Amino acid sequence: MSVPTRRSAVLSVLTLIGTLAVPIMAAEPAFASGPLRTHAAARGKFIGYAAANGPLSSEAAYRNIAATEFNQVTAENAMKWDATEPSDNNYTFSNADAIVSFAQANNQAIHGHTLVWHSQTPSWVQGLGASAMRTAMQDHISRVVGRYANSVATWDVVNEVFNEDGTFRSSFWYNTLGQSFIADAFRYARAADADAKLCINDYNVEGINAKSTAMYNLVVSLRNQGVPIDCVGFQAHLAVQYGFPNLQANIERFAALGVDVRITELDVRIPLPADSNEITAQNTYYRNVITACNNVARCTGVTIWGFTDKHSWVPGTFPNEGQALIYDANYGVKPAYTAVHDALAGGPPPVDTTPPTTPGTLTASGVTSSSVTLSWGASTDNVAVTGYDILQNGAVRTTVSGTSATVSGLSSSTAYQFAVRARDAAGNTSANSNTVSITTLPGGGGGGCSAVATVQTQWSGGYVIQPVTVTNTGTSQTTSWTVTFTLPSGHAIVGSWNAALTVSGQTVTARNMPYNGTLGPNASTTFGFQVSRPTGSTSVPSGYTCAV
Ligand code: G2I
Repeated sequence: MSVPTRRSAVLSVLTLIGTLAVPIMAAEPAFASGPLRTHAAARGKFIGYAAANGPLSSEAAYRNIAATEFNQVTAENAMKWDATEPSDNNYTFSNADAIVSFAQANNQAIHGHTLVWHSQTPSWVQGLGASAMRTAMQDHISRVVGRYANSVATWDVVNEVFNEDGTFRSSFWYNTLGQSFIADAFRYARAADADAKLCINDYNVEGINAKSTAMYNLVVSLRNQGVPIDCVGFQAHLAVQYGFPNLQANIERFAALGVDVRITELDVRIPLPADSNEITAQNTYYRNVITACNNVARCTGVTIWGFTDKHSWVPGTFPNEGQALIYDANYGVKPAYTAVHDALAGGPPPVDTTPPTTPGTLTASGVTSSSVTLSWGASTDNVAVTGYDILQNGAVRTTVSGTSATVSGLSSSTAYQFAVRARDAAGNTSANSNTVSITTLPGGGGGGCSAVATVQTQWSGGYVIQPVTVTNTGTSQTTSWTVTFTLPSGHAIVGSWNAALTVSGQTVTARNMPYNGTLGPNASTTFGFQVSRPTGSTSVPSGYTCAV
């Protein structure tokens, strides 16, 4: 005997009361049914997948899911340079066209990936000189974007131009053309299609960090120059072992610039074999990405990089990791599918609403003119702490996974306040730690100490300088100090104490002794010396400078 489902039970009641059927059916929770695309479209968002030509042409199960569940598509490889122009001016569009046709038949928005990238670009391009390379780039963009001007709505114009520290990647593009290749690529794309939305795309830019901040600054700079850039793409190749980034705050700061944000290549890989905690974390990551995008109007949607574990780039690149997608290798739905579905449909909120505990005491050390090292005690969480936000002057500067970090890129002689807070995979954050205040050292090698000399006594043939007071004017502990000064002509050092003096020409260098090189901030020590001078000379040393 079969047990009636909730829906069939409702239906049998409705049969009795006839005309009320439609209103009561409509009251059923939206997340109970419907493909992903229905719920995304209801929010004005896309939910997309990366299409691979092999299964698209040969596997019915792949085609059915692709057509049913998604309202957006990105060609995983078919629109890249090596696929579209493998040799100079020899264009091959069959795979790209196959994806475009399938998308149009199924009413899916098409995102073009990618025009200018250091990878999957044929060697004939990489070997060109500057002028020929710029021409090749212009020709390629104009031909590819022009061909799809009526079908491709958005483009990744440049892809992965940054290093992790926010400097430009020294790709053949950058090394041959300099930074200007980026602005030029956007201008060429706009010339080829006045309506397409033009994006910059990268990985590890999902949270607020050095790389995403470099991308943010580049967007500001390009827009200030009138370069046509409309959107940014966060690839979002996530991994459960690395923690969940502070995605929504990052989406919000880009949105505030007036650009759209896309999640372009979402997958969440797991070290294999996967355990139940990791699968739960994966579900949470998927849900959190969708929710973050739901919560910001300018986040236009999420593309999953594939959809079945049968066809995923992950195992080929990360040998002991995988199961990164929302369908298993037999096209069965995984819990991650349900997480995406329910987040799109407005289903139950995340179960975990418990924040991590407040981090232990925050301390600062190793202050330089541009950096400081922060350390704190670990937090705990009912599930797991996935990272720590470092707050610089009250705003999140970066998120790290350990319990110490060196914050760099600070200005010299500047006061800063730092605090940290812990976060978990559900996006809960702890209370802030204690705040530490530091002042960076002076820049330009000016040192972090001062020397003040006093003439204690003098006579016609000599004098005693005592004390020379050495003070640590920085905010971190010294391990050594050096005082230099100028000795007048004809004068000779006859003795010294509490420092080791060497003379070269008229320059005297006084170095700390083993016992008085260490000075905490504001601490002082003294040394002294005696000098003989020609009878009649009344001068004394001058120009005391101190360096740590
Ligand atoms: O690496 C993951 C993605 C990172 N962001 C940019 C994306 O374009 C990139 O996608 C991957 C594709 O998923 C892979 O399928 O890009 C790889 C290339 O860098 C793609 O792999 C290549 C293989 O390396 C080639 O051997 C193969 O011929 O796919 C080609 C086509 O199947």
